[in-house]
Amino acid sequence: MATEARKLFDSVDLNQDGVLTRGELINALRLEGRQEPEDVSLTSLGFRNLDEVADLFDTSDADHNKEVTFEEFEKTLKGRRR
Ligand SMILES: [Ca+2]
Ligand SMILES: [Ca+2]
Repeated sequence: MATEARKLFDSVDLNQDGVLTRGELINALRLEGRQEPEDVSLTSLGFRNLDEVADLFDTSDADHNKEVTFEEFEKTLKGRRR
């Protein structure tokens, strides 16, 4: 799971500054149609629409600084694991 979280984080972090913004998450969802089906993606983890992605962002951003670090992101994904 750590690897999946890392892969997903890197694919969402479009400007590669090491943090995710709400805009990057929304963009990532829009771009998902272009990915290979076997790639880990927001959709494959159950985030299928903008509301769910916005929720993911709000839940992950534990310190409310409008940025999600890898640590914050990984914590949220772990919590969702089925
Ligand atoms: Ca970024
Ligand atoms: Ca944060």
